Amino acid sequence: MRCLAGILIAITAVSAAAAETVEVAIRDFRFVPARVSIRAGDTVRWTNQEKRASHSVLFTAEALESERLFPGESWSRRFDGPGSQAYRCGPHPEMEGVVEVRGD
Ligand SMILES: [Cu+2]
Repeated sequence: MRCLAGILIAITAVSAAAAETVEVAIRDFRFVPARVSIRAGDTVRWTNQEKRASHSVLFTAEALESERLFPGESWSRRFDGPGSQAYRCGPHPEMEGVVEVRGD
C-alpha cells in the first residue's frame, strides 16, 4: 500500500509538471503568436503589451470573453479538450487567433 501511494504521488507530480502555460502577447493590434499549439490541460495566458490600447480575448463559438485587458494586464484560460479554437478581440474583430489543442 505504501508503495502504491508513493507511485500515485509520483504520477500526480509528473502530470502536474507536464502541464504548461503558453504565453501570447497582445501588441500592435495583433496576437503574437496568432496560432499556438498546446496539449490538453495546458493553459494559455494573454498579456496586453500595448502602451495604450485595451483588448479582450473572445471565443465566439462559446460566447466566452475575457475582461477588457488594459496595458500590463493578463488573462488565462486552461484548455482541457482537444480541438481547434478560434478567437478574436472583442472590440477589434480583425484581431484573430487560434488555440490548437492536441490530444496527446
Ligand atoms: Cu483589440
